[in-house]
Amino acid sequence: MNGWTGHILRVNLSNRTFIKEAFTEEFAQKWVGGRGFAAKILYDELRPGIDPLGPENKFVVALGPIAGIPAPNTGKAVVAAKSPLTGFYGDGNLGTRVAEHLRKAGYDALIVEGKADRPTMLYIQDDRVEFLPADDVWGKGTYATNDWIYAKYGKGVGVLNIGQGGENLARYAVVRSLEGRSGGRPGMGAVMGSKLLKAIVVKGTKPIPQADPEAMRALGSGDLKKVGQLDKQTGWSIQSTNGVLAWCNEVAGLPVRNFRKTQHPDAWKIDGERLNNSRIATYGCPNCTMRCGITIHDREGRESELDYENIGLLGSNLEIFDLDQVGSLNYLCDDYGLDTMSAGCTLSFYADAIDHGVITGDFKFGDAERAKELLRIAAHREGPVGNLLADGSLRMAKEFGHGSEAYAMQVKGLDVAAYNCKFIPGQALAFGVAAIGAHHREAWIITFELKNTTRESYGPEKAAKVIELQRIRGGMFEFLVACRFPWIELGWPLDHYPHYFNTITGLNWTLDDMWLRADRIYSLIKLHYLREFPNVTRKDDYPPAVWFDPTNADTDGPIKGQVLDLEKYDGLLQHYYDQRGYDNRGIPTKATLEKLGLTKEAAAAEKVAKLT
Ligand code: PTT
Ligand code: SF4
Repeated sequence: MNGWTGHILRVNLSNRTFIKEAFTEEFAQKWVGGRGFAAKILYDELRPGIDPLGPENKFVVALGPIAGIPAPNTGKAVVAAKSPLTGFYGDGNLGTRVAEHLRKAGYDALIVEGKADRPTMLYIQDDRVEFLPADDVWGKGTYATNDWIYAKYGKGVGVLNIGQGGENLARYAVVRSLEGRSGGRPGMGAVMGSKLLKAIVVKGTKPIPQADPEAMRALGSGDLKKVGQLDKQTGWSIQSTNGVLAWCNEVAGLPVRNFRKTQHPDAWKIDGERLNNSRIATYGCPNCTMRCGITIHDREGRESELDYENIGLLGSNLEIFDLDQVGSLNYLCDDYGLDTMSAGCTLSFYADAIDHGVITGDFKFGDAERAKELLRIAAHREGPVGNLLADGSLRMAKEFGHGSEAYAMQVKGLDVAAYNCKFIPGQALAFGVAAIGAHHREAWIITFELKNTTRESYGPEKAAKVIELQRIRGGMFEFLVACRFPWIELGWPLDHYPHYFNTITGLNWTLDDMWLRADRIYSLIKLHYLREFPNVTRKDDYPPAVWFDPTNADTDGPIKGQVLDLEKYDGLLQHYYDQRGYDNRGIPTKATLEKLGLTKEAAAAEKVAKLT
């Protein structure tokens, strides 16, 4: 089976067993890899209603046909499980050498089941699997853990690990890899922690089966050079993802003060230019010439890597405009293994709830020192406040009451990315209907929306654009498994990806073949949601209520006095459902499921919920 190794490694931590399982070509072509494999495995193997932090949950690492091969930006892997933050399918995509090593070890995916009886590190080398004690680093941060692993195995191995956040089951703990970054925003690190799994180390030495290895090698190395040259010409790498901050401020789309405001006069202090001026080093994922990771010295003198999302949510949204202090908060999230985005939204919600008088507490917007302490107690679940913070903004809002749920900035439990959509309907829809909760990964429509259509439109063209982007971003890049940045930032043509896919597999797919798989995977994730929440309504696809609240309208800037219109948003949502073939609750109809080849999966869903 060219392009796939044809095998999945299944490991059980409870009884320390492992098995190499073959999958069929039909499975490979139907689900392709990455998010497709993970969504299918978790849908089939998890009983509805299981505790995401119990031994019944499964932690999946999944790769795709082009993951790990020497071609531009392929050093990425998907990590997935039932999410302890959202209660249904969750995943993330992170840069790591595991992409290459797991494939070279002979596997396209790893499924970790059960729970170890002591802190454990899984070591995988080709056909060998070892369950090793990790007591020496249990309780330690991700940097020390990584050093400990590198000291044992050298720097070339693939590593996934967790910090104290994952160990203590903070619901937004991520998986870390120092060869790349962090992934699994909806608590994938907590799922590892619940299994007492501190780290996974992989070393693979076998060739990846390919239809035409020579052609793939030539194509990949030529393209690595081309992408490197394009990158130098665009200058994107000067400010990296944080190039967007000044623009967000200008168009009144920046999160400020728990998304209450959309602009701030001090935003320039943390923008891309300042980040570039403070740069001490540049990092990248494996197989990448674009190297978008910019590090600075934080307030304590440590090296901290900053992206836009981290700066927007730990900086402007908390009204912290000292770049080195934002760097400190980011460093702590990285070391504790907490998602910077949910951490930022959780702290801003906490400050806002205190501000609104619904609870008492000693945290104020702008207080970076207290924010550092709050991250520490959240990662350790220390005391009642730490315990609350570790559960994330939605659960806190449910606990606090008094209407605070309206300004918990989340959808389906996952905190929103750093785009303030008070008056950006298309991006608000993109968050509302994102597959796993409010992640910008699925459809980043904001630039298209503000440059190419009228901002106030709630028309079908915006729903169509969200679907188009979901197919590309949440679909193709997540199942082939490659970083999407060459396409977004350098204008690298999309049809390169079927070209890679066909060269490595020997098949002859077009982009339309990719979109079919993307739609199938989205529908399956929706079925997963339905099975967990049978009383689903279209309100589950609404963005945070505060974006519709006229008393919360921004007083300055280009959107003076404007907020989203609830009725019109609902109309936009209906366009999305109609175009997708979903019913009024946002669930694929039986006809849609049949068209996508999901009749078996539909029957499994019907055991707990009604399809139309
Ligand atoms: C992603 C999310 C992002 S998206 C950022 S910054 W971004 C945050 N980074 C964190 C971090 O760092 N440390 C931390 N403790 N938590 C963090 N949480 C946040 O996680 C790096 C890049 C980025 S930088 C983006 S947009 C793109 N994302 C891709 C994607 O999702 N899929 C894909 N095929 N290609 C992508 N390329 C880009 O990768 P999650 P990463 Mg991450 C310090 O994983 O869960 O999806 O959350 O993967 O390696 O950090 O991505 O302005
Ligand atoms: Fe990693 Fe950035 Fe390169 Fe993408 S562009 S592979 S996120 S370093």
